[in-house]
Amino acid sequence: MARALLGLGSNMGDSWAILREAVGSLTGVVAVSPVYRTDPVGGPGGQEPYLNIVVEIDTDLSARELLGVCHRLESAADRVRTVRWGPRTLDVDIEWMEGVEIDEPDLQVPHPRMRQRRFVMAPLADLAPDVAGPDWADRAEGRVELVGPLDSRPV
Ligand code: A4P
Ligand code: MG
Repeated sequence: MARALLGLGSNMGDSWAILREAVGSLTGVVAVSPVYRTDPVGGPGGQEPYLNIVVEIDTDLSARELLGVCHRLESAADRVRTVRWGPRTLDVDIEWMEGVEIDEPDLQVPHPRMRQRRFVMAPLADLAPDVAGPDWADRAEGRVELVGPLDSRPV
C-alpha cells in the first residue's frame, strides 16, 4: 500500500456536487481536506474562481494506473478539454505519491507545479504537513479562501 495525495479542482458546473461525486467514487480514501475557493492560476482571463481540495488515499495501484483513475474521474464529470488551464468541470492530478519520482512526458510525480500553487499547497498542508514541509507558504502563490468541509456545502 502506498500513500498518495490527489488534487481536485473545479470551476464549471455544480462544483460542490462534482467534487463530492469524485471523492465518493475513489477507493481507499483516508482523508479529505476542507474546500478552498481559489483564484484561477494561468489560462484565459475572466474565469470563475475554483473550488479545490486534496484527497489522501491508500492504494495498491502504480502511479500510471492511478493516472488512469484520475482520467476516468474527469471523464465521468463530463470534462471537455479545450484550452490548457482553461475552465473545467473537474481536474484531477496526482500531486505526490509515497516513494515515487517519475518524470515522463505524460506523467510527472510529484506534480512539477504543486509547490508554486497555494490552491494545491493549502489543502495539502491541512492533510499532510509532513509532505508540505515547514516553508511551503513562502513559495506558494495565489489567493485562496478556506470555505469549509466538503459535506457542509453553503446554501
Ligand atoms: N500529467 C502529467 N503529470 C500528471 C500528474 N501528476 N497528475 C499529464 C495528473 N496528470 C498529469 O493535463 C494534461 C496532462 O498532464 C494529462 O493528460 C496527464 O497525462 P490536463 O489535466 O489535461 O490539462 P491541464 O490540467 O489543463 O494542464 P496541466 O498542465 O495539468 O495544468 P495543471 O498544472 O494541473 O493546472 N487554478 C486554480 N485556482 N485551481 C486549479 O485547480 N488548475 C489548473 C490546472 C490551472 N489553474 C488552476 C487550477
Ligand atoms: Mg491536470
